[in-house]
Amino acid sequence: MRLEKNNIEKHNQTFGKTHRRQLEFLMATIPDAEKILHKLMAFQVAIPSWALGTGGTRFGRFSGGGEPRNLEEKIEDIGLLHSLNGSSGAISLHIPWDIPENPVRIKNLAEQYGIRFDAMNSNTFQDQPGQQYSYKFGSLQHVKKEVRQQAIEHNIEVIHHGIALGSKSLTIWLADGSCFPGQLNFREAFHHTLQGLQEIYSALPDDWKILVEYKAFEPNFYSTTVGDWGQSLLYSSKLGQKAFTLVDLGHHLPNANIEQIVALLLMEGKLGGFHFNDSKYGDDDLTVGSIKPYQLFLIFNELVEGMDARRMDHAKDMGWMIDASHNVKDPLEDLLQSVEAILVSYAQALLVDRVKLRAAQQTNDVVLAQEILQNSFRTDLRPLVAESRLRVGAALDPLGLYRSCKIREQLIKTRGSKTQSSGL
Ligand code: LRH
Ligand code: MN
Repeated sequence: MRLEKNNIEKHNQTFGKTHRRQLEFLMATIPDAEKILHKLMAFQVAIPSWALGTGGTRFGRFSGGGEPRNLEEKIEDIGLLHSLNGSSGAISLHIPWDIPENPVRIKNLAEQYGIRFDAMNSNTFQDQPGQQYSYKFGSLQHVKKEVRQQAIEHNIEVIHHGIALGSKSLTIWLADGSCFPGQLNFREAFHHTLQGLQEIYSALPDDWKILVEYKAFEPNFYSTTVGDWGQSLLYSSKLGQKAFTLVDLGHHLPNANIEQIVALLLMEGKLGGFHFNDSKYGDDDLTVGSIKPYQLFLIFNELVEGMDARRMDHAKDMGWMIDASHNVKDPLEDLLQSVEAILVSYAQALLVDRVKLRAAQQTNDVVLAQEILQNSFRTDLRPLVAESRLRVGAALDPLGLYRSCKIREQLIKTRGSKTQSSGL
């Protein structure tokens, strides 16, 4: 289903007066409001193709109905999100969950919705029907060469799907590791994995990137072969210029200082992208900014400072992607909340007075440094984010319009209440 432009215009008229009052106050009190607005309008977040249905855990999955039944309907749903918030203009595909049977048709359909293809994701953490060798004991790390070769060929196949769709990067997350001491020779596993990644790297087109995603644990619970930022940096440094690390916020051990990790990976020129989500305990894949919004702001604070230091283009030179799973929320409402949280944190980071902050740091004025950061974090920039939507023809209140248009009800009517979308 498509959201008609006049629905959005009527909605914006209804809420326009309140919005303008809030915006005028903000524009009068914050410096560089127009500069921040233009950066917000250019900022696009890629939506994961595997998170448009209801997620679940090993204990259960409670479908909400009206879920997309194929890749076309997934692109349609992302088109809906993009027409509502103007910041969801990209999709990240997971293969084989979302193989584009007819890539030309899929590419044209996505273009009609103003959506481009961000990073492709391979999958050597599940055995597919008819697969010759099992990944039970890993894929690129596996002790058997034929299993490693199978995983290498799958990743190269994923690159080819991506080339047909105009994607420019491949995210590799390996579940590889061990569950018990003694199960794995860590150095051999590292060398096998590096050799495999090198073969995949050599199949990359010149203008592509490989993003090495690390994760502390799950599904292996004793060691993970790409287990932390250091290991991902080691692999991506040994691979070459087109290899970078990918930071999934939920893939760290409790209390890890992710903003410091981000600052150092950026400093090394090896930070390639993000999987945004939030968590309280493990890889909970919760709504972005729903548990630790201050940490999200501090991460964007390091991103703005570090990317400016390297003259990187905020909108183009980083993979901004969501990786979440929706166990109790409507997937589209959850994604709307996540994109909003990302843009608000980005805007607050852009508001930080970097000259004053540097002066406070240079004089060890710890109190003033905190005041400068928290002043931005405590400034309600939601009217500015709403204005950036209004200026690109999207809705002032995407979630409000999604609900007032009863979009989920309409999706259930057209698709049925029992449909289940592929993915996690
Ligand atoms: C692993 C992960 C990875 C995806 C998967 C869906 O936890 O974050 O990015 O492949 O989730
Ligand atoms: Mn991820």
